[in-house]
Amino acid sequence: MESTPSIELYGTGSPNVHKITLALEEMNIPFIFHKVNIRAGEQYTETFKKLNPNSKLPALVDHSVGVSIFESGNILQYLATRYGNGKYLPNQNTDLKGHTEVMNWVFWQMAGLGPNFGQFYHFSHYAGEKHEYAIQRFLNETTRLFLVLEKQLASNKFVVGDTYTIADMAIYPWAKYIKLIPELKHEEFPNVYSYIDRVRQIPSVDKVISAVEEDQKQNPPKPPTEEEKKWMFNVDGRSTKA
Ligand SMILES: N[C@@H](CCC(=O)N[C@@H](CS)C(=O)NCC(=O)O)C(=O)O
Repeated sequence: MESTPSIELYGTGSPNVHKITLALEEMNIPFIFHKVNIRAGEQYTETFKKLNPNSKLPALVDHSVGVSIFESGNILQYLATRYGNGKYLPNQNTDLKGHTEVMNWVFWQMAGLGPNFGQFYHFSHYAGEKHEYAIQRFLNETTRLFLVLEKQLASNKFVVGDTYTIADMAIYPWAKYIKLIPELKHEEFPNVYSYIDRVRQIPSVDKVISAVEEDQKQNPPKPPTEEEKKWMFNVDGRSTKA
């Protein structure tokens, strides 16, 4: 008889959540998925805030330990430590250097590529008025970050060395969207473009991303209504939902 998985993932269709589905698939960890409707404000309910007081996705609960985890980089680190047997994040007690080198890039993605790319996308696609200064500011920083990655990938098959680690699980779901920025062309970023193809060939990655693509084909994302934008962009910073 199959037992109930001890892991529950709360998410939506977004790159920060795909980081975690990539990790769960690669590490062969069974889980239950709960979709949180961010367009209806479900991230702001008191029930959800018990799992993530910061009202963002993903959030993960591991009942075998009795812990709720938030921030996608922290969830990746947790899963690799508890379930990855040192394969996706070297053990810090036996290989502190290797561990720290992977975490350098997890933090780089969390603090740099994710937030800046996210703001660029917001100002260029969602903002009602086009603020050229904001678009250019976040495009410049996103470009700079992709150039950092381009250089790293000139001498590394994956982000850190020859093995697929949680640094790749954090970076790949964002890096693949370089194709959405016409200013960042293949000629200038050949290593990033070939990295995206290389990672996609990993069977667990192909499985997760194919399912995401199929879902997007079946349910093409609609532009948010003004009401939905209020929840998604938390207009006055005080959103809360009963
Ligand atoms: N630093 C956070 C960012 C999480 C985040 O911004 N998640 C988005 C989805 S990709 C979200 O929850 N959006 C809903 C909202 O901002 O209300 C992480 O990596 O977990």
